[in-house]
Amino acid sequence: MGGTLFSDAGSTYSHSKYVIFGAPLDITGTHRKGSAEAPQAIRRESYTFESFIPDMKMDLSMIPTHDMGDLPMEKPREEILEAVKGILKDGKVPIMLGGEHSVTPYAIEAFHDVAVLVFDAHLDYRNELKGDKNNHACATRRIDEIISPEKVLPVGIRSICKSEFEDAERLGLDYVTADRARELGTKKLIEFIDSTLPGNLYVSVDMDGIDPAYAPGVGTPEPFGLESAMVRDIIRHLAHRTVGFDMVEVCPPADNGNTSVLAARLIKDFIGAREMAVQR
Ligand SMILES: [Mn+2]
Repeated sequence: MGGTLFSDAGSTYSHSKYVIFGAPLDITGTHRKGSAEAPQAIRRESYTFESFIPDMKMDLSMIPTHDMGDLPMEKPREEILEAVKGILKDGKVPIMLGGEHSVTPYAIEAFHDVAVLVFDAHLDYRNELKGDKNNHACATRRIDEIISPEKVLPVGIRSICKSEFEDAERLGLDYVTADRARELGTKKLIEFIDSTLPGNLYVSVDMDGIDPAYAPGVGTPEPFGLESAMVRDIIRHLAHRTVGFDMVEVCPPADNGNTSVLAARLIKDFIGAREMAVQR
């Protein structure tokens, strides 16, 4: 670990309600490498903001949040699973900073009875890639195996290979393309998510779900994505029933800084919105 901690995350572990940790895994990236640098880049950029969120009349420095630093990534699945299990056992909300998207199924294994909302450009539904079932291009397929397809909803999709398309039909995975999200608009999309995924939620934000105009620094950029404000509004609306959160696939070597800034901002909005809802 070492280096900067996430801003407004100076609480001790025992007092905290939110626990941030880094999972800097970057071994199966297929286009640009560098997501291992994301946790530190996101932490560094988290200092650009005021701790007060005016929309919420909420001061994030008053919300007890702890940053554990980065996990070692020698045995990623075991390390992530154990960390998340511990955080949940202590009644806290885990917030994971990837790393590549492969880290998400490892975290989700720790949960009982959650539905999963994934923001992503890619369906990530291959059974394997290059002989590896834990490739980042298989993340949603692995999540489905843990959770079941009807409780998983990818949003922002615009990249699907033929076998993924056929497998999604066969296995009953529904998804919302970025074009469909734009047609629906934020309000109707939120209604659809609420009706499709009731109950406790895990939210995984692959930053490439957002349009590269807002989030250029990702491992595998894909044009015609979601607007950043739509993603923020959905995260805010669902925060009250979100029990786990991650932010993956930021690639600092390909970034002008704005992708890490947006990632940090969305994490802060999640914490603020959740706290506002639970305090009410
Ligand atoms: Mn993706």
